[in-house]
Amino acid sequence: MATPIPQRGAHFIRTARAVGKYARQSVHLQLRWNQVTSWLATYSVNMEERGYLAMNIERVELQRLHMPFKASFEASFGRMAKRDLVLVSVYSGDGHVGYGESTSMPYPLYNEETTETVWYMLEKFLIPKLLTADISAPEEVAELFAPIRRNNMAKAALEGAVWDLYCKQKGISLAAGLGGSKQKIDVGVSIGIEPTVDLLLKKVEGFINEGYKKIKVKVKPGFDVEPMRAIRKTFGPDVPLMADANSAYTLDHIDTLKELDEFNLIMIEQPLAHDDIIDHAKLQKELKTPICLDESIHTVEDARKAIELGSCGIINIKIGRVGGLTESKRIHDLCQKHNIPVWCGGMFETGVGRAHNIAITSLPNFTIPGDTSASNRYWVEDIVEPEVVLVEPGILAVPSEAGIGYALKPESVKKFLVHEQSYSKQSLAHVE
Ligand code: OSB
Ligand code: MG
Repeated sequence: MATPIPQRGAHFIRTARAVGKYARQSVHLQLRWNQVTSWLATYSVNMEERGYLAMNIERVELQRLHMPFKASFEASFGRMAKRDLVLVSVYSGDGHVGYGESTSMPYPLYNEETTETVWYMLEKFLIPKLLTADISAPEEVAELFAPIRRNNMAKAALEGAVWDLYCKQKGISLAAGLGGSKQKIDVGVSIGIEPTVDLLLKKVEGFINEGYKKIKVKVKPGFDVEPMRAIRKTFGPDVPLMADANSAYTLDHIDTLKELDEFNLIMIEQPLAHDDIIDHAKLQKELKTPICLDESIHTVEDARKAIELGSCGIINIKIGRVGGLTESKRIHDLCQKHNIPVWCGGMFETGVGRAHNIAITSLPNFTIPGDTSASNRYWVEDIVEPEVVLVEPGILAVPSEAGIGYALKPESVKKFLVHEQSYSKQSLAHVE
């Protein structure tokens, strides 16, 4: 195994040069120049002392996979029968590899991204940025990508792979790397809009029997009060139940939304527009049921504003939607300070994305069971081993092995593979 060559301070030297060039252009700023260089020198020495060594990232591989679901899934934005995802592998010179996955959908119906825009953004902007930087910790990736607007799922796929790689290099679990300490997490399941209420009841029964700790049901106008009433009538008042509207309502539907209050739901998720926090604040004043925001929250700043306005009582954190694990952690910390519980949303992840979800859920303010069900919820065959399984009814274990704690099954990846491409520092010159 090759010994990593730490490129200590190179990043700071480049920053110092850039600052220097700017400073020399101004007499006023020139006075500050000595201060700046001495601060940079001290800072880089501190960085070395604290063990921030370059991660030595050499190569990134993208693989587009098509994975059919066991059964198609309908939400208010449409029906899906398969995942179309980008699997990201980041290789370091010391022989480690980190994995991440894009949670984008084939169509821009949940957010503005698609599998193809994710691939494009990774190839054109994000991978070149990563391969030409001297990253020493995954938080720097979030900073590196910050000037690029949105495209959060593309950013998260690559940042997640770097987090996994970093933790493998340090020999710690991803959960530990993120600061999480739970060893087990309670999980729930998300159920799509079914053709009939009876079929929905059958699904709910199956998942209750598996012990899932939260039953989330997709709703839309015309499929809301009746299915919720039927679930309460059949399974009683104690089933932990919630509804997810994926932005299917407006304030004109306030009477229907108020009717849902009678079912004592844990929350109603994203009832109003995907880009709204104002009307949600108005609605929350009228509802007993807490509103949870999903689509509306892309950053910790969005979360701050929504909390300040009273737009929600709960926030769903999806790593992809918010641009990565670093931003997820920031939102978690902010919510914890404001007594806003969070939970981890799902985007039909493969085992790779599930592993990332499990790791972030090990943080203390993830107090509500998330959408991270077992592999067999959607997959006949997952791409990781072991597969994600319930260790007790409704409970997943947080792996203690280094990184995500699941290995990739290359033969399964090959089965679902449609396209792949590798990028290295040398090959970057050819991508233009
Ligand atoms: O709104 O939570 C959502 C899937 C795709 C897009 C949006 C959502 C969902 C789910 C599925 O609810 C959750 C899962 O089981 O992974
Ligand atoms: Mg949702």
